[in-house]
Amino acid sequence: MSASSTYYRQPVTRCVTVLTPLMKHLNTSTLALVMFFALAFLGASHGKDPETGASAPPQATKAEVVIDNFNFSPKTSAVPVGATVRWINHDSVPHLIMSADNQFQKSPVLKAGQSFSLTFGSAGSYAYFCSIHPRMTGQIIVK
Ligand SMILES: [Cu+2]
Repeated sequence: MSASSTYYRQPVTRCVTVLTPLMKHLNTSTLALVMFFALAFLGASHGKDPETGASAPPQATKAEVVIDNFNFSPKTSAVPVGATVRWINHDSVPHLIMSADNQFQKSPVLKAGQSFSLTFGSAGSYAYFCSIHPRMTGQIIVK
């Protein structure tokens, strides 16, 4: 019994003898400094994309509208201010994005597979349609 207890006590004693001189040198301000750097390091590495190293956006700033079968999908997109909306034509015929009330520059003619991107810098409701097929309508709500 006594032999086994001595055996288990030994590593604990060794650990304390190593830590005690260290603890004497560490005062509160040193600890605070160490904590500061540890937190700064954690803060810097947190929230970064592991692939690119760029900061992760706080919210989705990109949206996509697919043009297919003479329809915009989704028909209405809600995006935050500053978001970029990309229309991509999956139809075999050309389409053209045009603001219903002239709030933004119209796109060039989008042939099959082509896309058009627009960044919305201010809040509002942006109705649009296809100038080639005016029955095709959609809306971007920026808030
Ligand atoms: Cu069209």
